[in-house]
Amino acid sequence: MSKLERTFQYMRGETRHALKNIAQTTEDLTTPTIRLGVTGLARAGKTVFITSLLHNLITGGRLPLFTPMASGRLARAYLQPQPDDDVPRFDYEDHLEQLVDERLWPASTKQVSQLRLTIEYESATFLGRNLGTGRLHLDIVDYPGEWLLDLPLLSQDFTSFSAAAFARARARPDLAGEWLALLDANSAAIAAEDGSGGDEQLARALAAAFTDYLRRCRLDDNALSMLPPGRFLMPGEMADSPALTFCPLDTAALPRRPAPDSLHAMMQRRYEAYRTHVVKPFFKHHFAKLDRQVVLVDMLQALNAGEHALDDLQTALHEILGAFKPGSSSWLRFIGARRIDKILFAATKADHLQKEDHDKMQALLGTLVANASARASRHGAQVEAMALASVRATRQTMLRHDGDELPALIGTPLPGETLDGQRYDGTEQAALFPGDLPASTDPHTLPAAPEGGYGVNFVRFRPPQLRQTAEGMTCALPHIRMDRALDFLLGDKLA
Ligand SMILES: Nc1nc2c(ncn2[C@@H]2O[C@H](COP(=O)(O)OP(=O)(O)O)[C@@H](O)[C@H]2O)c(=O)[nH]1
Ligand SMILES: [Mg+2]
Repeated sequence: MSKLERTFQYMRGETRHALKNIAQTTEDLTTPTIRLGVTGLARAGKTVFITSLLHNLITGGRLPLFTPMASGRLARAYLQPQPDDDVPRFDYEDHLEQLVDERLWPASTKQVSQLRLTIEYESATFLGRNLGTGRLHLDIVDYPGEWLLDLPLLSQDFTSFSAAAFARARARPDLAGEWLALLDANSAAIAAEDGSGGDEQLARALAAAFTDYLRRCRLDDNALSMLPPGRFLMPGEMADSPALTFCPLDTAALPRRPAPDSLHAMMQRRYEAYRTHVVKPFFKHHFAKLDRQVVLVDMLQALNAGEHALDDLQTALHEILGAFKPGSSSWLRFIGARRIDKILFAATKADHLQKEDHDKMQALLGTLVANASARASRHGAQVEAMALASVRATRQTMLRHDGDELPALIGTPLPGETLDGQRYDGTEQAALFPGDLPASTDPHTLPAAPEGGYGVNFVRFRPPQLRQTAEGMTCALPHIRMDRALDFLLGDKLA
């Protein structure tokens, strides 16, 4: 074990010890709590974002634009026991160990998870200061963005769900063809009223073909179109459950009241089970309790995927925002959902771009959510768009290229990444010219994307080697603009 590794291990041991002591302090119930949802599609960067946010708050990272920190009013931040026993805990220690000790990105997670951080601060106001140290519980809830797509299902029965799904599928025979053909080939069994079609084999085959179609929508260049049911692509703990073994049917061609043993009846039953046992509990127990929300967006992926991907991303963001619009679903109103008063859209992984392009990416995201945020602000919610990197894996430098000085990024490519024909093993550093983002901030006036997207040079880097202070302390995870994000999300609650 190297000296550095020992230092890390020592330090982590210390943190664990401190955590234990703090966990034993008694809990007072009057401390205000703010529940922050962190969402985004798979691989958008939720786990890395939350880990870096916690690490920077707990260890007092470089956060010059986070007002309470900059003005020296942040006393300390520490983890608390998980408040809800029935929700998995966000595994902060494991994720941090991966990032810092092994310099690997944390393993992907497919579940909802939660963690409580308590922040102690000195109030900025005279009155607040005289009330003593302020305390705020920050409950962070990490959940897959895919699950938000299910909100419309709350008000759709099987027939209207099927009608909507068929309208979309018929418009894309290139993606939905195999599923539609399988339905056609089995139309007699599907329509059979004697129970001969209601067998599990057929249900599974149809559900699998439908899931394939949804997956193709995701992987296609028209990448980000987001179609329900959300758990088909992100099943969480539900994988292979019968509640996920259904698909829409062409109900216009079927009797209004399905015979009890028919495939039609089976699909309808399972759809209802999905709504009751999967969709409603998620919205009721997690979503409805959120106060604020971060939506992470992988803009680089969309820029690289080319022309339609930005359009699709815009549609997807619009749909996501629909879920946050107060009163958007009478069912949410019925269960007394809180009003979300701040929503941050954050384009992640900005460390793959040169500094000059961070503002461009931010402006582009701002345009994508402009309509939706105008609507949200009419309902009293504040919406902001930012470009950030939760963990900065690169540093910027200038390199000579064909007689010009050009901005370049230096980092350690992940093992197996190739750049200019060279394959990297995860130990060497490499410099690359990231390419320029298009100057326009309006996706509709962007120049046509060349084959392979806008040419953002995208190599995956390892997480950075953390620096040590002169006293031998390990610095917090480096980031780009996390402090601005924190100021928007929490600044007013720590005033
Ligand atoms: N360079 C860089 N890569 C990131 C950053 N955040 C996420 N990533 C990459 O994106 C992947 C997915 O991130 P993760 O947080 O697991 O996504 P999740 O599925 O939304 O939780 C990681 O494995 C990293 O490769 C970042 O701030 N900088
Ligand atoms: Mg995750």
